[in-house]
Amino acid sequence: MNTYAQELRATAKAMIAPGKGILAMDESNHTCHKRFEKLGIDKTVEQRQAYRELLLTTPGLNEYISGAILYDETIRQFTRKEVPFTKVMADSGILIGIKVDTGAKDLAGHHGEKVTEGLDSLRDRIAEYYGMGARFAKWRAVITIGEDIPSWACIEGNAHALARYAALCQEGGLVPIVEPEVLIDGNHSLERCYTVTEETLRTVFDQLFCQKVAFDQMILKPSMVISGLACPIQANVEQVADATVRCLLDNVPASVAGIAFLSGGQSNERASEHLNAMNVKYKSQCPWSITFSYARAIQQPALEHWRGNDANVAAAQQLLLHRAKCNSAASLGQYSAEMEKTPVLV
Ligand code: 5MM
Repeated sequence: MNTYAQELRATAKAMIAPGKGILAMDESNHTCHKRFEKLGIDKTVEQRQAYRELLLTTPGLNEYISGAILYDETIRQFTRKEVPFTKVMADSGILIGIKVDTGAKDLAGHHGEKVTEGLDSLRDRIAEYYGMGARFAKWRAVITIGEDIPSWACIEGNAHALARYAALCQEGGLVPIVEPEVLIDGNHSLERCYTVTEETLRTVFDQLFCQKVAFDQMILKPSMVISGLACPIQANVEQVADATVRCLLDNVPASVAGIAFLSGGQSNERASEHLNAMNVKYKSQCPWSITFSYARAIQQPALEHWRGNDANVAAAQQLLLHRAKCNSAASLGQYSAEMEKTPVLV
């Protein structure tokens, strides 16, 4: 048995503690700069540091957030008062997570499809991150729906890499977040998304089993079963909740420690509504807790308000806290539109 098994189970349990979710703030510099550029924020290391400091020093964040996923640059950074970010997190009881993939790259011979890379020297990187205080990790695979895609090569290749990553994480003491994201981009229907998500999940769990990954020591971070953004018929909240939970119940082993969804480009409110609907209707039927691991749907209002200006930090932190609180409520099935009317002091 893995020497870390007990610790991994305890970490996974803490990650999906009732009313808590995970803050994904692991944007690579490329993605971070895309978000900054839209708002006229300087694309510099100083602004990336300032923004991540804003997020991590938000007062009260630990009430709703169990852990935060960092990028390699971020885990090495300090606040302006020279406190390591890792200490800020440890002091507030927020678990340190780290993105260990090195990005989704074009899949050779498969136009329009991606495969996520990052297995090279991963064992050594995991040991370093564990030494820095990290207790969980994340790897995101991207599955695109389009004409004649996804291919089997894309699903199988990504699933294999996810499983190899997860096994290495557990060997090194990090709880793996396994993130197979079926992209929302495209004009596909809810039904098509269901079929692709099902095939993806089945393949991922086959590969995880093959690589001897312990399901009770991992977190699944799936996308929801949802209509493509450009689909003329958009499924409603209840249809998304029904299809998503049915797909999970059919394809995810009951022993998985927990489910923490990505938001995938949904609006802030929709991401909360969907999570809430799943918990209201299906909490008692699901063997796992269902919570959030959002990036855009939790950070966006704070980023838009901050815009790189120190004077906006406190107000931006309130906006972050508000979304964290809404999603925490949704993870308990207690979110309502009323919560959005509560004035957020900015
Ligand atoms: C923070 O965004 C992550 C992707 O970063 P890179 O593409 O720059 O590597 C991403 O994995 C994120 O954690 C998840 O997709 C969830 O984010 P959303 O915005 O979909 O909730």
